Amino acid sequence: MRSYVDAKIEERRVAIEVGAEEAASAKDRVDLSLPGVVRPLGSRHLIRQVFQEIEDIFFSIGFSVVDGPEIETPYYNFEALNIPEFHPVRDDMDTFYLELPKGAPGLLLRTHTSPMQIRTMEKQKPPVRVIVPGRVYRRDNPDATHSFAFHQVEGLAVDTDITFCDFTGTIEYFVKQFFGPSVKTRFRPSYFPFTEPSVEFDVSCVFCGGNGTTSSGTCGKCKGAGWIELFGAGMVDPAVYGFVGYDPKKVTGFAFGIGIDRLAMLKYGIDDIQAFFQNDVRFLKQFP
Ligand code: FA5
Repeated sequence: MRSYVDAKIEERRVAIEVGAEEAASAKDRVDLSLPGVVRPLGSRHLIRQVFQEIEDIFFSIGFSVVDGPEIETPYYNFEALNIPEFHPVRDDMDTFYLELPKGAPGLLLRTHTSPMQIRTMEKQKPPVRVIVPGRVYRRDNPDATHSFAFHQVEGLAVDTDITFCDFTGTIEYFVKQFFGPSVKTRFRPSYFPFTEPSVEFDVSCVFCGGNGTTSSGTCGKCKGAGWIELFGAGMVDPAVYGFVGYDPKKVTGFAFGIGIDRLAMLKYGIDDIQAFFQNDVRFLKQFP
């Protein structure tokens, strides 16, 4: 009887062990036919991608990229750019000033990337050929084309024999590389205190092909004009050279300041600048 019971106990023990082993191996078993876990990959923000595109284009024609401070002094943001106190242009660039202890020298959030023209020329003798991508700030009310923080790329080329033709050629080269060869370009006279002559640069509307109309009527992007304003530019005003110790009789140059958010909106058909700042993943995912 006892051997019978021992045999039954052994039989049961083996059954339990085998069962436990099978259960354990079933738990660890990997089903190779199951789909993997998808881990979402991040990507660079569209504005960073556009910066990179612009840097690559200018890099290919001998420009280098420099970086500058977002907190500036009034001297670099205004005075050295030929914008003295009470100049009406300061109204267009409504400025964020930093709250500082009484008596401390004034500081502000730069309203454009142009202060880097001065900082670059102070550091470097001609020839100069730089672009400056960066963030700038203005007390503008947010709407579809305005933000209080936005992005610009400044360009500056100074040498002993730079002409207006070099300027227009460089700008047209950039625009055709960026938008494609079929885009048309034009210059209109404008005014900036730090360039003379100054121009606004327009491109034919990329939404209606420059016709001013689409199949559904007047083009809403260019409002029927067939042209879209892209940026301000011009030949460096000789007065600016006086602030950096360059001899205006010996050097000439050109400068431009491109609004990157609006440029990206044009190229990628985005109709609200706020989309760049809301960090909505559904928007960001469209530009991997
Ligand atoms: C300037 O800022 C000059 N520094 C440009 C320049 C540089 C002229 C060098 C000559 C030589 P303006 O204020 O027009 O110019 O601004 C340039 C671009 O910034 C505009 O064409 C527009 O695309 C963009 N911009 C201006 N304000 C805003 C804003 N609140 N939100 C988004 N983009 C803006």
